[in-house]
Amino acid sequence: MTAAGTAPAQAPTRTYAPYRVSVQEYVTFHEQGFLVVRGLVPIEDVQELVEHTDNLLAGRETIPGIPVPTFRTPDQRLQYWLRVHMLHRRLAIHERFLLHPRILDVLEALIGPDVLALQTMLFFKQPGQPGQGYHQDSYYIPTFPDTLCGAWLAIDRADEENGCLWMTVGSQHEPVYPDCDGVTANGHRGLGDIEPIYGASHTDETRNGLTRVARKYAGREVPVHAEPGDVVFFGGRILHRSHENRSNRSRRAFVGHYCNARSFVPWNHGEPYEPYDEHGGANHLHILARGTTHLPYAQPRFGTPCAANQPRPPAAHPGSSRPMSMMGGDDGMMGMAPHPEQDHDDSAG
Ligand SMILES: O=C(O)CCC(=O)C(=O)O
Repeated sequence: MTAAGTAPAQAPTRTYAPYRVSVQEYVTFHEQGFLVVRGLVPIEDVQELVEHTDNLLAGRETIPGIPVPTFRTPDQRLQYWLRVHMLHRRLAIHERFLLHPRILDVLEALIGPDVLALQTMLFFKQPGQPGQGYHQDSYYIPTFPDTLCGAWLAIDRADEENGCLWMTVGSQHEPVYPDCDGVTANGHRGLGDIEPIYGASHTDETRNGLTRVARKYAGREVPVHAEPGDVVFFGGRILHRSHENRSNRSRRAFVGHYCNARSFVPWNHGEPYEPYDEHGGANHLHILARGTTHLPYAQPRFGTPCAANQPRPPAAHPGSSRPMSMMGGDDGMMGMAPHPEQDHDDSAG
C-alpha cells in the first residue's frame, strides 16, 4: 500500500503463451451463447485480484476519488461492497485485467479481430449478498451492430451454493427486449411484435419480465461452474442471471465487457449517450485492445500494453493494406488471415 492508501501502479512483468481458440470452441460459443475457457488466466495473476479485493474489503486499500464510510462492525465493512464498475479508469490493476493478453486472445477470435474494451466490474459477492435476475447485457451497453461480449473471470470457485452464473442456452438468438422501467431507452424497438418487458435484472422472477422469455427455453438453463482462473465468455443477448450467495464462502469475479472495435458505441457508463458525429459516439472513450479500427479510440490511462499503444507488428499483419479476418484453419484452430489478393469477380454470384 502506498502512503495515499492506493495500490501501487507498478505492474508485474509477465509473458504469456498465446491462447488459440479452436474451431470447436468458436462453434460452442455460438451454439450455447457462451464459452468457458478453463485456466485461461494463470493462478498467480488471480492471486493479485484476491489480495486486491481482500485489501479493499479490509480497508487497507482505497479507490482514488471514492470515499468509504467508517464501519461499526467488521461485518458491516464486508457487506459494504457488492460490485464496483469502471475501476480501470482509476486503478492500474483493473486496466491490466481488462487488457489481459489471454482474455484478449479469446475475444480476438470470438468477436474480433478488432476489439474495443468498454467496461469493468468487480464483484465481491460475500456470503448473503444477492445475485442479479435475468438480464441481457446489450440492453445496458448497446453497440451497433451488436457485438457485445462479456468476459467473466472467476476469482473464487463459483458454484450453485455461492451464486454462480446461470445461462439460458438458446436465448442468445433473442432480440434485446426494451424495458419499460426505462433504465435505458435501448432494445429492438423496430420488430413488429416485440413486447417490451418490465424489471430486467430483478431477482424476483415474478417481477422480472424476462422470465416469460426464459420460459421458452425451459430445461435449458444451466449453472456455470468455474474455478479461479476460468473465464466465461458470453454474448450480449443471452439471458443470464445469478442467485444469492447462500454459502459461507465469497464468490468474487472480475468482469470485462468488449465489442468489435468497428461497432458504434454511444455508451459511456451512466453518462448521457454521445451523439453519433465525427468522433463516432463514445468510441473515443474506450480502449482499442486488439487490431485496428476506422473509429476513434482511447489510450489506456496506465499504459497497459494493447493495440492502442503498440506499433502494429508487421509479421502479424502480412499485407497490411489488405483486410484481415478470423478464420478456422486446417489445424482446427482460429487464426488471423489476410483476404486473398485477387480481384473480386462480380460475375461469380
Ligand atoms: O456475477 C454475477 O453475479 C452477475 C454477472 C453478470 O450478470 C454480468 O456480468 O453480466
